[in-house]
Amino acid sequence: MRFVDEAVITVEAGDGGNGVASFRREKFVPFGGPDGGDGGRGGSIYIQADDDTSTLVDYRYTRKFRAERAKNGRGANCAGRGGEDTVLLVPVGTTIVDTESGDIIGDLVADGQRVLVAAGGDGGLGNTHFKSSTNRSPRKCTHGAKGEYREIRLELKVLADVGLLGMPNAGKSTFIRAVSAAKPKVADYPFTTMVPNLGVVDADSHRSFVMADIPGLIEGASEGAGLGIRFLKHLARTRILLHIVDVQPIDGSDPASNAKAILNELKKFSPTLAKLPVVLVLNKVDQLAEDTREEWCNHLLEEMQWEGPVFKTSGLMSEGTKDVVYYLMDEIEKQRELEAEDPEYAAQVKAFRDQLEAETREQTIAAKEAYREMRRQQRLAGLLGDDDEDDDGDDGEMEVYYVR
Ligand SMILES: Nc1nc2c(ncn2[C@@H]2O[C@H](COP(=O)(O)OP(=O)(O)OP(=O)(O)O)[C@@H](O)[C@H]2O)c(=O)[nH]1
Ligand SMILES: [Mg+2]
Repeated sequence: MRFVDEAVITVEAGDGGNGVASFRREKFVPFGGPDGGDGGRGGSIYIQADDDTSTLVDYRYTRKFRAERAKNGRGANCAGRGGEDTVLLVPVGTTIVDTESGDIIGDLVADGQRVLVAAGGDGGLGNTHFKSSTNRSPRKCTHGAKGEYREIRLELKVLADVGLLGMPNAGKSTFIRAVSAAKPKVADYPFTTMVPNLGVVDADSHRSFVMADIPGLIEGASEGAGLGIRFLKHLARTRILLHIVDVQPIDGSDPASNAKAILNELKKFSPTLAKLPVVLVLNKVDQLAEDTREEWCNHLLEEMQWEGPVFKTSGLMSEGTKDVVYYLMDEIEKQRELEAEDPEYAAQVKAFRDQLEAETREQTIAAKEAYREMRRQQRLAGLLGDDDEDDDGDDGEMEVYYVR
């Protein structure tokens, strides 16, 4: 299934109806007095999270939304009918940002939660409101107010518990294939994965979590090298990072310095993101002779001065991968339980995530701009073919595998 994670739309609420000036005219009632009704309230626009909506793709096609204008008031003190509200459904996990101010209007995290994004205009007042002791037949009435208008950006983050991190070719996609139903492309060249993938990982029958496979990182990524860091924002809502290291890269590079370079790029991108727990996976151990395996791995760990959790796997042979899955599942469950039971811990986690969100959003916007500028320069220099013209640095579309 295609998955779109960002859309910019405009929302325009309905204008309020006008108030009217009218006078009661009835047989046998001379000087009946003012009876002009108020205008109705214009329709508002809400955005609501909905479990049955899984993508923002619709908002790529229809980008303008208007709510209904209200009716004007009428004589005989009849108020105008209000405009119908418009409710736009988005997937749970959508963040709504005002594009002009950059402010977050809302963060929809539960089914049914809604926020007002454009308020309908108030109705104008009919002339009955302007009656006074000195003016018994006022002709004054007011216009309805304009409905609110704004441009907003909808952002849907991939909601994964675990994010895969690593150099191109480290075996990230092979790993996610081994532990889930996700079937991203695997090949022996760098940057096979160009867009993120999600896979649902089953630990056992009732326990599962979501893993995200993102494009590989290389040294200098934070300055735009390779595919840059614009995909790292997808790691912002994960709980744990799984760092996949190829123990014997085909290009002859040193695994320990590769691993250190990745952690370095992560820190440069977001110091907060770098504080997430990292689990190290020494991958492709099937390539090492069995009798030297242990020694080589220990040597790498020493070089890296690694003290965190570590696993040795072969994604290709599905060797050792199940242990990683159980470990991750236990850690995720521990975190989920703590969050549910300990409000103080939950508050800390929330503060941490808010900071992470803010940091990654800023970085991603900057990275996209840098990327577009680079493409512009390349285009000017005649380095890009026609096929490349359309890439605006947007990583809107990605594959998501929810199948188990
Ligand atoms: N021998 C061996 N080869 C592996 C293993 N895992 C992956 N490979 C091979 O390594 C190459 C790269 O694997 P991918 O899974 O595409 O690597 P990736 O990290 O997703 O790479 P990018 O998408 O380019 O970032 C492929 O040729 C795989 O077959 C493993 O455990 N053992
Ligand atoms: Mg890949």
